[in-house]
Amino acid sequence: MPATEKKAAICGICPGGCAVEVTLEDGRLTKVEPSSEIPYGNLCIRGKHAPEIVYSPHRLKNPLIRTGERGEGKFREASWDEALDFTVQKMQEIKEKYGPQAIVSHTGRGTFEQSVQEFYTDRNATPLLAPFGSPNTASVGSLCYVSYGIIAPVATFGFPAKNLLPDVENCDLLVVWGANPATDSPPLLLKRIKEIRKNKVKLIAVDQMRSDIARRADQWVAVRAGTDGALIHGLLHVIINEKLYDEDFVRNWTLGFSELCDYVQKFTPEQVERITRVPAQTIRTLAKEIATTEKVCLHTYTGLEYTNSGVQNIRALYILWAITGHLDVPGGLYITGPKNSTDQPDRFSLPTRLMPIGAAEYPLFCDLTGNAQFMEFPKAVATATPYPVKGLLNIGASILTSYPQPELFAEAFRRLDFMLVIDLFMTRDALFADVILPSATYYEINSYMRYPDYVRLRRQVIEPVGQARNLTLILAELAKRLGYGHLYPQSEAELIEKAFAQTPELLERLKNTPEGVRLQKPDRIYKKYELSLLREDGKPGFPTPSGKVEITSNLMARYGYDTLPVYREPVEGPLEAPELYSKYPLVLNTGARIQSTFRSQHLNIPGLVRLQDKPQVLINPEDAEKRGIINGDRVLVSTLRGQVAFYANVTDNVLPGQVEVNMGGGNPTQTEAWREANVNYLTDAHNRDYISGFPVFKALLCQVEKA
Ligand SMILES: Nc1nc2c(c(=O)[nH]1)N[C@H]1C(S)=C(S)[C@@H](COP(=O)(O)OP(=O)(O)OC[C@H]3O[C@@H](n4cnc5c(=O)[nH]c(N)nc54)[C@H](O)[C@@H]3O)O[C@H]1N2
Ligand SMILES: Nc1nc2c(c(=O)[nH]1)N[C@H]1C(S)=C(S)[C@@H](COP(=O)(O)OP(=O)(O)OC[C@H]3O[C@@H](n4cnc5c(=O)[nH]c(N)nc54)[C@H](O)[C@@H]3O)O[C@H]1N2
Ligand code: SF4
Ligand SMILES: [Mo]
Repeated sequence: MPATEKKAAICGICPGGCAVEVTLEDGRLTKVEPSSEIPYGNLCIRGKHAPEIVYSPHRLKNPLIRTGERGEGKFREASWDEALDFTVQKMQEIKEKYGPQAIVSHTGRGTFEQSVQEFYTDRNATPLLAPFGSPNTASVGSLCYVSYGIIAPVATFGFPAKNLLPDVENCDLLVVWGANPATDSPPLLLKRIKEIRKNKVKLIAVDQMRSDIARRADQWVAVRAGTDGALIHGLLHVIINEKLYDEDFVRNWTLGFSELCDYVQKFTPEQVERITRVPAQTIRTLAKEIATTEKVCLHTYTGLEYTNSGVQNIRALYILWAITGHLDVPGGLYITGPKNSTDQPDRFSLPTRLMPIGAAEYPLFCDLTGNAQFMEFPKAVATATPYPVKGLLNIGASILTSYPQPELFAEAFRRLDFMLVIDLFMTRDALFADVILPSATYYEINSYMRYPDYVRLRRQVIEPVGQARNLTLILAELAKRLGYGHLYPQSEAELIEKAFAQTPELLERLKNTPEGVRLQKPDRIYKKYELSLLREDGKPGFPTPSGKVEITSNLMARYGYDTLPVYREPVEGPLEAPELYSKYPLVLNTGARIQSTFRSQHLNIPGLVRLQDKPQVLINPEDAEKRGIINGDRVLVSTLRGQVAFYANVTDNVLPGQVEVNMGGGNPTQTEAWREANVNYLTDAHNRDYISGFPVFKALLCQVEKA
C-alpha cells in the first residue's frame, strides 16, 4: 500500500497560482483538486492535469550542452557546474569583444513565479543583465499587455491599467470588449460575472467572434477584427452629438474634448457600419446605453492590441468610459491608488548610456517599460543595428511559436555566438541553444504568492524532477558567477526573508499560517481626482502633465505621435488593400485562447490534447460551403507569408468573411498535427502598431482551401 498524503499547495502550471489540495502517493503527486479551505481555489481544466505535466516524459531533466548544429537538436548532458561555467564564459567573451549590450535577455509566460518577478522582471527589480551592463532586457511584453496595460492608460490617465479595477459587483451593465474571461487563469472574473448575472446585471460582449463570454452575454456586438477604433469613434459621434456625455466631468477633467468633437464627426453610424460591419442602429443603441446607464463597467484586454492603431483604439475606449462618467465611480472603472504612478516612470538605473534595441523605432515603448522591443531582435542581429547583438538568454518563452514569421527569429538564433534557454520542456527555441537548463515547477520549490488581498508561503510538495532547479536560484547562481550574486537571494530561505524584509511581522504570521493571510482591503474612495488623491504633488486631478484625462495626449505629442486617438484602418484589410483582398478574401484573426492550452504549452500532454486534438480554423458555414469544406476537413490557410494546414471547424461563431485560427503549434514535443501548425508562419513581422511595435496578429487577410 502506498503512503497517501494530502497537502495544501499552490498550482503554478500557469501564472494563476491557484490554491489547491494535492494528493501524494509515496511522495509522488497523483491528484490536484481545488482547495476547500482557501479562498483562491479555482481550478481550471489545465490545473487538474498538473501531475501529467509535472511528470511528462518530455520534461527537461538535466542541463544540456549542444553538440550538433544549431537547430539540429543534438545535445549532451552536462553537470550544472559545467553548463553554468560555460554560459558565463561565453557571456564574458561576448562582453569583451562587443560590449555588454551585445547580450539580450527575453522572458515569457514561463517566468511568472512571484520571486522571479519581484527580483528580476518587475519595474522595481534589478534585471539580470542590468549589473552586467546591458540595457537589453526584453520580454513577451513586446507583443502582449504593454499596449493595453501601460502605453494607452499612461498616455491617457497617467497610470497603468493595473490601477484600473472593473467594479463588477456594483454595475448595472458590464461590457466585455476584446477579452474572454472564460479563458482567464484562473477564471476568477468569470466567477464574479456568473454571480452578478444571477442579479440580472446586463452583459454585452464586443468581439470579432462569438466567444465563450459572448455566448453567455445578452448581446454580442460582432465587429470586424481590428476596427474597434472606428466603432468607438462611432459611439463617441452619437454620444457627443446627442450631448449624452458627462458635461461636468468633460469640462473639469478632460483635455482636448473639442478636438475630439471635430475628429469624430466623420464617424457617422452609417460610415462606421461600412468599416466595422456593426449595424448603424446597433451603434446608436449601444452608444445611448453606455452613456445613459448609470453604472457601466468595462473589461478589456488583448482583443484590441493587435491592429495598426491598437494603442490609440484602446485609448479611445478608455476615453469613452471617462467622458460618459464611468471612471472612479461605483460600478465603473475604479482607480486604485492613491498616488501610484507618474506619467513617465524613470528608466531603471542603467550602468550604461546605451539605448536598448528598439529604442529608435519604438521610443515610447522602451521609455515606459525600460525594456528592449524584442520585435527588433532579428534586425538587430542581422544588421548590427544599433550595434552588434551576439547573445540571447531566453527564459520561459517559446519565441518561435509566439512571434510572427518564426524563420526570421530562427535565422537570428543561427547567427548568435551564444544562446541559453531555461525551460521545462524542449522547445524549438531550445534546439538552437548552446546551453539548456531545466527549470522546476511550483510543486518542486519553496516560495510565496501574493494576490490582491491575500498572501501565502508556498511549500515544496515533491522532489524536483531530475536535476531541475528553482528558476530564481538558477538566475542567482548565474549572477554569482558573473560577479554580482550579492544583489539576489541565493537560497529559498533567503528568498523568502528578502521578499518580506519590509514586513517582518507579516512573515512571522505567514510562517504560522499555512493557509495564508488575508490582507485588509482598503476602503473605497471614489472620484479621487477631486480629492487630490492621485497626484504626487497633492493637487487635484490626474497624474498626467495637464492634470486632466488627456484626450489629446501630451505624452503622445512628446513622442511625435497623433495626440488624438486617431483610428487607422488595418493596412492588410479589405478597405486598405482591395487588390490583395481579391486574392485573400477572408479577414484573418489568430490566437483567441482555448481552454486546453496556454499559448504553446500543453500540446504534449495527452490528457489535455484530447480536449482538442487538432489545430483549428474556425470558419463560417457560408464561407465553408463556397469552398466545399465540411467540418473536420484538413484545410490550408494561406497569406502573403506562407501556408499552414489546420482543420476546419465550421461554425457560425465566426462572422462570414472572417476566420479565427488557433495559436500555439510549432514545438517539437507536441503531437504531430499541432507541431506542424504554427500560425505565425501566416502573420507578418513587419506589419505593426506604429506606437507599441506589436505585430498585427488579429487583422490580416488570408485564403482557406481544402487540402
Ligand atoms: N499569432 C499569434 N501569436 C501570438 C498571440 C496571438 O494571440 N496570436 N499571443 C501572444 C501573446 S499574448 C503572448 S503572451 C505570447 C506567448 O509567449 P510565450 O511566453 O512564448 O508563451 P508560451 O508558449 O506559454 O511559452 C512559455 C514557455 O515557458 C515554459 N515554462 C513554463 N513554466 C515554466 C517555468 O516554471 N520555468 C521556466 N523556465 N519555463 C517555464 C513553457 O514550457 C514554454 O516553453 O504569444 C504571442 N503570440
Ligand atoms: N487557457 C488559456 N488562458 C490564457 C492564455 C492561454 O493561452 N490559454 N493566454 C494568457 C495570455 S498570454 C494572455 S495575454 C491572456 C489574454 O486574455 P484575453 O485577452 O481575455 O484573451 P482571449 O481569451 O484570447 O480573449 C480575447 C478576445 O478578443 C477577441 N478579439 C480578437 N480580435 C478582436 C478585435 O479586433 N476586436 C474585438 N472587439 N475583439 C477581438 C477574441 O475573439 C477573444 O474572444 O490570457 C491568458 N490566459
Ligand atoms: S489557472 Fe489552472 S493551471 Fe493556472 S494555476 Fe490555476 S489551476 Fe493551475
Ligand atoms: Mo499574453
